[in-house]
Amino acid sequence: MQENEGGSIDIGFYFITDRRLSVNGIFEDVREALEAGVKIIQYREKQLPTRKMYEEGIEIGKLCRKYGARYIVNDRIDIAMATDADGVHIGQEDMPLEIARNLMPDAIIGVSCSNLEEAIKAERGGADYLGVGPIYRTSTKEDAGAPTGIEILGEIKRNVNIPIVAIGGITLENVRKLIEAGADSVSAISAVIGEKTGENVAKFVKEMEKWRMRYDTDARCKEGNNHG
Ligand code: TZP
Ligand code: MG
Repeated sequence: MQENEGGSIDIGFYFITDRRLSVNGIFEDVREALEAGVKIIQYREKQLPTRKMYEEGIEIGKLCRKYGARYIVNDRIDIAMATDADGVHIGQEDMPLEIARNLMPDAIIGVSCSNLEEAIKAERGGADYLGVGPIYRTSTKEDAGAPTGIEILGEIKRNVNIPIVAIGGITLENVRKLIEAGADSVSAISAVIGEKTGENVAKFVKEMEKWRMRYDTDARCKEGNNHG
């Protein structure tokens, strides 16, 4: 991941593991995503015993390092620290951001938000990027809550400076709309993980690059910003 001119991280397509949807196993999914050019991998596991998570995290970290990609752990700061992760992703009901920051001072910390207030609070609290959603209806995350719709992306974009990763029900067909609306990056789970994870990811990587070049989201959103 590179530093942008403004000092923030350039995320690209954000890949998240899902063993329930996986056909070839999460390591193979991660490897294929990395081959497809993904620069950030989130290890997301809701039910595995800690020991197993630790062991898997070590392997995913190794794979990411081999490809020069960032390895992020969802929810579990203990696993992130123990497996020497580059970062951790936390939701509104996980470890408070302030505590996470104290525990991992130099890590990349992402925070899930579903409204402007949460987004502003996360930025002020030192988050490095935001996961915003669920934009659309999703059945991948049981407690995802009601869809936010795409307007939230522009609203947050106009008021925060850290990168926005749109998530929830995203398919290849709506990548353009999301980038146009203010997303810097997108993440998709069910639309990519399966028999052909690598091929699916490659399509997202290409589609995102295409529209990110076309839309300078920062410039466009600031034009419509009357709040300074
Ligand atoms: N956070 C908000 S929605 C979601 C997560 C992890 C699930 C996204 O999965 P899908 O299959 O891309 O809708
Ligand atoms: Mg969480």
